[in-house]
Amino acid sequence: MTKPHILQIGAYPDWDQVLMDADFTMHRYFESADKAAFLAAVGPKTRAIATRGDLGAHATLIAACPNLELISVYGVGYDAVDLDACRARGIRVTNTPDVLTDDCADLAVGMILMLSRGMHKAEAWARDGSWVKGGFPLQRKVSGARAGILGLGRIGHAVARRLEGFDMEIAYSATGPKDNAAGWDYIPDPVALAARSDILVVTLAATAATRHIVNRQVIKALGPQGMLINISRAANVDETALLDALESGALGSAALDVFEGEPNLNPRFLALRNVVLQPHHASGTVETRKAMGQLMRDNLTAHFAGKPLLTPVL
Ligand code: 8YV
Repeated sequence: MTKPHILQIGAYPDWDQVLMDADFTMHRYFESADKAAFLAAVGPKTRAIATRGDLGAHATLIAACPNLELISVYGVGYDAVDLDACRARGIRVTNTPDVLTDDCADLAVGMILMLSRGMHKAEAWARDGSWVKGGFPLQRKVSGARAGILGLGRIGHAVARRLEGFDMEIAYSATGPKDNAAGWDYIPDPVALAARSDILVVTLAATAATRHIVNRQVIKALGPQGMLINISRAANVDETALLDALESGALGSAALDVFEGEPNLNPRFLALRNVVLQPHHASGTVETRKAMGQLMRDNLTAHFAGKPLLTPVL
């Protein structure tokens, strides 16, 4: 029996690639020198696209695959997949939620601690001889701070639960009050949420409606002592407004795992001392990436076996 043809948009760890090559006919789009010619040759026989949260599948790619049935995303974020194009043709879409929730929430907490206590600078202070000249400057206490969670989905909820362990006063903004948010204040307006927060954690899924939801007004409300944490998507933050505020001191500091144009950062970030920069690795552990790969492959296998998808988006 012919192994289903799958268009692979980006690289996967070897432990996934070996298994995918065994079960499917994989066409490595990311390795092709002439992508237009590659799509012309492979597109017509492609039944599924295997992509990643950071890469997605744009309309042109989808249009080049007239027999496309499924797009399986290795990642929870499917904002880079053209869902309208999929809806128009009845193309199914899956992602890999839940298996990466803990890692993303864990990294957000680590970023809060690193930023608030200046741990990235303290490491340099201990290593470069500064300590001999004097003690490390005082930083900011984390326990008991006021935390605002922008988006109380799986990851936002996991972050809030972790921050309860630091006795933080927790509030959140979401599309509506949540049943699983006992003891946390619901503040729908992002500006109001930022105004009452010391730390604002951006966890919501990126959509057209959330683009730049963290705008100049939100950043100003968070203020000169405020800390912004973004583990969602760069599109949720007005990056120019953020850089302006970090440079002027209108915003205290920021810890970011996602950036416009990543992996190429705006050089203005590199000149700042009041930021923690992370290379989009919130789900980046062996355990979690293995679970993501398994779930992505299980969705593909289920589809071709005519069985229900495990984690459908569409
Ligand atoms: C990606 C992410 O999956 O889950 C997401 O949406 O942003 C990441 O975990 C990552 O880019 C995988 O390569």
